[in-house]
Amino acid sequence: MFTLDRATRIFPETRSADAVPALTARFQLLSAEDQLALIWFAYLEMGKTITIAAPGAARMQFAEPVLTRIRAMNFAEQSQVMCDLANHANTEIGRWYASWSVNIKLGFWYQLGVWMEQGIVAPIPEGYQLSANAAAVLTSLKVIDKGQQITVLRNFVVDMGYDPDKIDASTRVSEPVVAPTAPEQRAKVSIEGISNATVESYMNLLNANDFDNLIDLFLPDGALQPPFQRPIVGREAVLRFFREDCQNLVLIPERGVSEPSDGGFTQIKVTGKVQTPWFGAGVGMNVAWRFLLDPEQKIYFVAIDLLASPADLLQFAR
Ligand code: 45D
Repeated sequence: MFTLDRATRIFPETRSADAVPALTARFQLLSAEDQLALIWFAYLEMGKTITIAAPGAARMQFAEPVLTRIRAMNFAEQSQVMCDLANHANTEIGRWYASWSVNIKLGFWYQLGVWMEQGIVAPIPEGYQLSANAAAVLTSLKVIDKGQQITVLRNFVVDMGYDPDKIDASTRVSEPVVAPTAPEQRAKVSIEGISNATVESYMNLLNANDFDNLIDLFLPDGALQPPFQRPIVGREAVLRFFREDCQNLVLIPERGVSEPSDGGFTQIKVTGKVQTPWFGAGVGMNVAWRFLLDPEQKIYFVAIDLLASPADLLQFAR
C-alpha cells in the first residue's frame, strides 16, 4: 500500500527549480545588512518588468499597528527593526511578525518598500556595497525566471522574524476568508490528455476560493505538499492552509497524464501555470501537480512543484 513517503515519489522524473532552495540557503548565510540591501536591489530590478499589486485593506489591518509604530521612528530605529527581523531577533515586533500569515508578512514589506521609496522609512544607504557573496547571490537571482524570482523573494520574507514555532500558536493571525465565487461566474478548466472529475474539481474549486467543498475531495488523512515544503497532512491542516495561503490564486492547467497504480490507486500528473494575486497575469509560474487518488477517486496526496524550466511543462516520460 501507499505510505506518504512513497506517495511523494510518484513521477520521479519531474524536475523542480533547484535554484530556489539553493539561493534561499545562500541568502541565509549573509549578514542582516547585506540581506536587506540585496532584497532592495532585487526589488528595484524586478520593478522594471513586473508590478506588485497593492494589498487590500483586509490584509493590511493586522500589520497596521506595527507599521504605524515604525513610521513614527527615526531612521536609526527603523533600520534596527529591519535588521532585527532579518536576524530573527526575539523582539516585540519580531514576535508579532511571527504570528502573521505569509500574505500579511508580504503586505507589511510591501508597505515598507513604498515608504522607503518615499523617504518615510530609512533607505538602504546610498552607495551601499554588497559583500562579494551577496553580489553573487544577486547575480544568480537576476538570471532565473520571474516565477522563481518571486518565489525566492517570498521565501526571504517568510523566513524573517522570530521563530513561529516558539510563539503561542493561538496568536496566529491571517486575513479573513473571502466568499467563494458565485456558481454562475465560475470558469471550468479543461486539461489536454486527461479527463478526471476529481482533478478538474480540484482546479475549479480552488479557482473559486471554494475551500469547504475543495477539502471534501481529500481523504481524512490526505496530504498536500506545496513547492519546497514538507507535506501538510490531514484535512484540518490542509483546509487551514487553503484559507490562509491560497485565496485568489489562478490555476491554469494545460495537459496531463493518468496511469493506474498499485492497489487500485491512480496517479495523475498535470502541468500548467499558476498566477498569484500579488503579480496577476504578469507572472505565470510553471508548475506540476502530482496527484495520487485512492480507488474511490479521493485525494490521498497532491504535490505542487515549481518547475525548473518551461520545457518541463512537456515532460511526461517515465
Ligand atoms: O527586506 O494547487 C524591501 C498552492 C527591502 C496550493 C523588502 C499552489 C527590504 C495548491 C524591498 C522593502 C498554494 C501550493 C524586503 C497550488 C526587505 C495548489 C520587500 C501554488 C523584504 C497551485 C520585499 C501556488 C517585498 C503558488 C515587498 C506556487 C517582497 C503560489 C514581495 C506562489 C514579494 C506565490 C512577493 C508566490 C512575493 C508569491 C509579493 C511565489 C510573492 C510571491
